[in-house]
Amino acid sequence: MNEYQDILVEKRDDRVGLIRLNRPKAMNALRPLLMDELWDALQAFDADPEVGAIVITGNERAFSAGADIGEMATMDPVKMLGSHLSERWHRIGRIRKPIIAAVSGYCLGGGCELALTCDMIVASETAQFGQPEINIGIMPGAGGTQRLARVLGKYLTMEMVLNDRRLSAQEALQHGLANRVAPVEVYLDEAIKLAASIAARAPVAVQLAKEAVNKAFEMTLEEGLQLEERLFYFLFATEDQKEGMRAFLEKRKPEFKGR
Ligand code: DAK
Repeated sequence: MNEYQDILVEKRDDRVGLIRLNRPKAMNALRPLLMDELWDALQAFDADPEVGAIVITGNERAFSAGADIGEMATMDPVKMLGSHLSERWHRIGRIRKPIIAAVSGYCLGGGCELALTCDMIVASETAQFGQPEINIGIMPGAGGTQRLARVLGKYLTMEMVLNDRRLSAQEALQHGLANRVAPVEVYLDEAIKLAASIAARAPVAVQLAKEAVNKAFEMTLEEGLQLEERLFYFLFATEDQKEGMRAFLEKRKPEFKGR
């Protein structure tokens, strides 16, 4: 695995790839270097058959306080366009394996948008979700208005985006923005446990199921049902489908191969 400056990467025995954002002094502000390293590590895990699911985390104080304001302060629209900023962020959506965000402390601006790009969120009791861009004269630009609105609905999203309303971990759980909340001492263990449980399942089915669920937010119901049907049929071409069903009938644990 490559040496990185802004992230720490660990490939675990339980088939979980763990990525820690590692700029603690800057609250894990997401500068371009960090985003490039994150993409590199995500791609490596996505291509690695020994990894079944990925966890992205920060530290107890901050998942991330957003894009690096220092690096953005002097930008103009033309420089922004040339920086391929959107590509740096949106490509994360191309990762096929499930990604779980383990969130503690500040999860703000681009940090919140990064968590929203993940497939599940495990929060510590201290997690705080927000889109405070309005305080510095901008608005969310990496999916915040769209993804939050899809999860929380219009009115709460408006309050968060227009008036820097923050959500506590419990509120996030209540509104469907987190899968579970755990004490700060164990939130990362909980996220890893969840990832390991998913990583033990049939890999191709997991990846196609992730794709189908994510497409629900982009397609009409008719198109989504059609995609689901095709992906469902496709799985009958895998050895894991044969093994899974045979194991059920033989009353034993399946041994999935990812084929
Ligand atoms: N960028 C750079 N540095 C940051 C930072 C950030 N977002 N957040 C915190 N820091 C730095 C602080 O400057 C400080 O550095 P030093 O002064 O020690 O050198 C250090 O982290 C500790 O921060 P504080 O001293 O402020 O600590 P506090 O505990 O008092 O406050 C805080 C923590 C997280 C509440 C506060 O730092 C804060 O409000 N931070 C800014 C939060 C924010 O406004 N976030 C939104 C940023 S804009 C796009 C992609 C992404 C984006 C947009 C478009 N495209 C694809 C088009 C994203 C935009 C954003 O995220």
